[in-house]
Amino acid sequence: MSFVDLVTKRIAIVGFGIEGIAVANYLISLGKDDFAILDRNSIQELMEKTEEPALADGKKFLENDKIDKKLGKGYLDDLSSYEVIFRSPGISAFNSKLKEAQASGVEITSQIKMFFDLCPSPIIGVTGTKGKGTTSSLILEILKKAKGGNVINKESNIFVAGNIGYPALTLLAGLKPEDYVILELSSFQLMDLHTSPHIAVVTNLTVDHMDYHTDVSEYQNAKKNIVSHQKSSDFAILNCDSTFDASFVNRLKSNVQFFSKSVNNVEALVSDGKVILNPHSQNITVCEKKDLKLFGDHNLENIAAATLVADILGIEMQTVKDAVHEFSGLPHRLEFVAKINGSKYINDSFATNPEPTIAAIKSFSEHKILILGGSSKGADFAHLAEEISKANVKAVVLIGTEGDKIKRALIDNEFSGEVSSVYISLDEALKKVMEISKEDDVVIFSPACASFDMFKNYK
Ligand code: UMA
Repeated sequence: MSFVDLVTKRIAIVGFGIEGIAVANYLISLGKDDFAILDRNSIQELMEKTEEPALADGKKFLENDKIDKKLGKGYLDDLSSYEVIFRSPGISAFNSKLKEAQASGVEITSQIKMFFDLCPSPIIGVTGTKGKGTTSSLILEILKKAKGGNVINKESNIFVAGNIGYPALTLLAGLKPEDYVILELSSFQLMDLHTSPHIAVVTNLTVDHMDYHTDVSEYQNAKKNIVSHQKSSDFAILNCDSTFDASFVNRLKSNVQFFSKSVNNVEALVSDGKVILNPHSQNITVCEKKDLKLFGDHNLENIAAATLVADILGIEMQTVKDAVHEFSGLPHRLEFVAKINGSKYINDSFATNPEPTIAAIKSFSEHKILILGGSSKGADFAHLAEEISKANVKAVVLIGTEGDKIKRALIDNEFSGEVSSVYISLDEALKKVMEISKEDDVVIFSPACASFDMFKNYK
């Protein structure tokens, strides 16, 4: 749908979060200010959310009486009165009310679909159950490093957007054909996509979001859209160990390249702590785990995938190697901070729920000291405490208002390591850590809680 068509339509934005706000701004930029905002939250709840920096821009629309709003219970009751609906990723494309509206002729689109229709630059899409954010960010760093080289000219801009937290539509106005857009794509965004990116990466495919998708096959079918609509001039980079079945791969029109840690006959092999490009021809060692700033074996596969993107684009391997060695991951996510008295200090403050904290614990084989706690998001810490008790965690240092609740969960799980008292400042907690840490320990600040009792945000 072109934007000329769009401005004449009756439009509703369903879900007024980061993507909904991006759509609202986009419509305003087209001179369209008579759309409706539909959300399960009340106006008060949405106004409160605009305290979050990523949602602050929504305030002007909520305060604007000219914009129609259907909020709270029954917000999806009258969808057939619109001609175009922008679905936010948090609402499934298979939602019965959306399906009914679609059957009655309403066009259901989304900000990501709109972006794919209008983007003038090549898109590199990255999905996967795990590692899509890190892989997208590494591709960004490689392409930025390649600027002014044999492939990417000095004037090109390289962007990363999508599920990583930045809505792609916001980039649209400034994009040129020689720019590159790397999109992290979730199953929620992919599930009704009718276009696939020029280069598509699937880091891996297991099971996730079963509270959202009806079953595993719905989830995996959503992910398939990243390659399903590719043309013969496009490229698919798949994990040979865990992506799609052979019959599906055989149906793809695009050029498929594989990376693997178990199958030798692939374009990028992860073996003995190394990433090797074209093991049977060029046999180029891209990196060795021991030389990297990035932690976790799984990241070698992410590097392999990013290397194949660079190779397809024709970027010199030395540039790739340099970028890979300099890359220390996403800020605040398992980020190496310093080595002090022989202990590694890791900042994982992005982990504001128990799940990413559990993943952080599993990323290190060394003896661990955890700093946990902060303000409440109503989380249950039983599973976290169970995982801590199973792993080689020698001490847990607690902070913030949730500290006591975590302590009780650890006691209930008979955690045998040391549990500190609850500190009300991170400085005090760190003093305790310095007292008890020994050479070769890993100290992980992965709070499993929000930060608002002590800080403005997780950063
Ligand atoms: N809403 C409804 N009804 C629903 C569900 C949500 O009205 O059934 C409303 C909520 O009340 C809220 C709004 O929709 O006001 C939120 O919209 P949203 O949940 O679609 O989220 P956005 O704020 O638009 O953020 C989305 C992605 N969120 C989800 O996929 C749930 C963000 O990914 C993404 O960064 C952002 O767009 C930019 O593209 C977050 C995420 O958790 C980080 N993603 C999942 C993941 O990574 O595992 C897939």
